[in-house]
Amino acid sequence: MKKILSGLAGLSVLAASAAYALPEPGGIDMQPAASALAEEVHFFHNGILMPVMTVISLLVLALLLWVMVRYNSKANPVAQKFSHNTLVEIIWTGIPILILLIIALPSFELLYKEGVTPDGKQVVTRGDGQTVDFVFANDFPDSRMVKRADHLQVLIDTGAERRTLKNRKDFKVEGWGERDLVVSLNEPAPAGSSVILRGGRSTQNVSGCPMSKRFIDACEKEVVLAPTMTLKVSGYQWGWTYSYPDFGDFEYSSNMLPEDQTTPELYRFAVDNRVVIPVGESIRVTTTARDVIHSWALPNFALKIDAVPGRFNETWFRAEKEGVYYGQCSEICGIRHSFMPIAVEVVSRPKFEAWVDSQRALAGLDPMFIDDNVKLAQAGASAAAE
Ligand SMILES: [Cu+2]
Repeated sequence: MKKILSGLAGLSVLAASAAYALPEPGGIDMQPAASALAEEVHFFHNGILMPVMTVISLLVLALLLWVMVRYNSKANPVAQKFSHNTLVEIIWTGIPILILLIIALPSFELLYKEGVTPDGKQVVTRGDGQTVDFVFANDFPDSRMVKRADHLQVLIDTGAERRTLKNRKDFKVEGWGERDLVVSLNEPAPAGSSVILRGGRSTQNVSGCPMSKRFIDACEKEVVLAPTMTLKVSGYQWGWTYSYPDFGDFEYSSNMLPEDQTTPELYRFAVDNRVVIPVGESIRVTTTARDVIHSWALPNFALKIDAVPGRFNETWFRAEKEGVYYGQCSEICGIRHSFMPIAVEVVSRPKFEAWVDSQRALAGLDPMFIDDNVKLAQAGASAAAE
């Protein structure tokens, strides 16, 4: 069932004091990264591209100054007559090719990570103080099978703490690339703890890994789990429609708040109805458009994807921190292009579920997440009211 809900229908769950991620006036750096993948994108820009660009610019400047000083007509009255130098030409062709290759490799890796939706899964088993062998069903398609140590993570959660075990030191794995992977812990998992096996081909550096470690590729890697939900985004002149197919396909439109309904700081970012998503979970985003090409972009997640009429584009992101994040349509789409902001509110799982149920209620659907006691109490209340 689909129903367009618009207006100020109580869609925002966070209080006004929530942390906002906004661009700073006069700022020259990237907006802070709010996902592990955005950190990788920022490292690519700040750690690889900027140094390369700076060195090239300084080298060209130095060469220009040298030529201007050393070979002007006063300092060098008799000009040389040669026109070729094979060695110099090989050098100035070869070095740029090398530089482009050095830039291309990490950028292809990033494009792959942003473009391929992760399909990782996790299996949770209770430890009983004796069992050491745990099985992970490697039932991915052949090209996505778990085959290497960095495709599998083993964690022990005792309730009080969560620890990531180290391959070979804490556990051994048999059957890489086969249908059943057997993980043998060196010590049995403590009784009552949870043994979490996470497997998949999509991996990323854990959030917060320092730049120095990124240079030598020494960051701890994590398996990224498959999306827990899909967000359908549809652009139109001049706003966005969002729908949640996994939760009853309720749908609403999101439009910029007029100047007198928001603060000067938030004007052109604030919207009537925000996107709401849970923190720490992969979100699949599909985009399309109703009229012309728009682009759904969120700088904090290094995310930008075109919304094209008649086409579905797909990407994904995972927010690490709760808060409200802003973006704008990033494909010039007409006269009010700069008045179709994007606002995404990242909340905890319980708040997200409560929000989903409130949206389902607006769409005339039964709640999905409300717990049985509340249901019983409500059933009792409505029976009493009849
Ligand atoms: Cu647009």
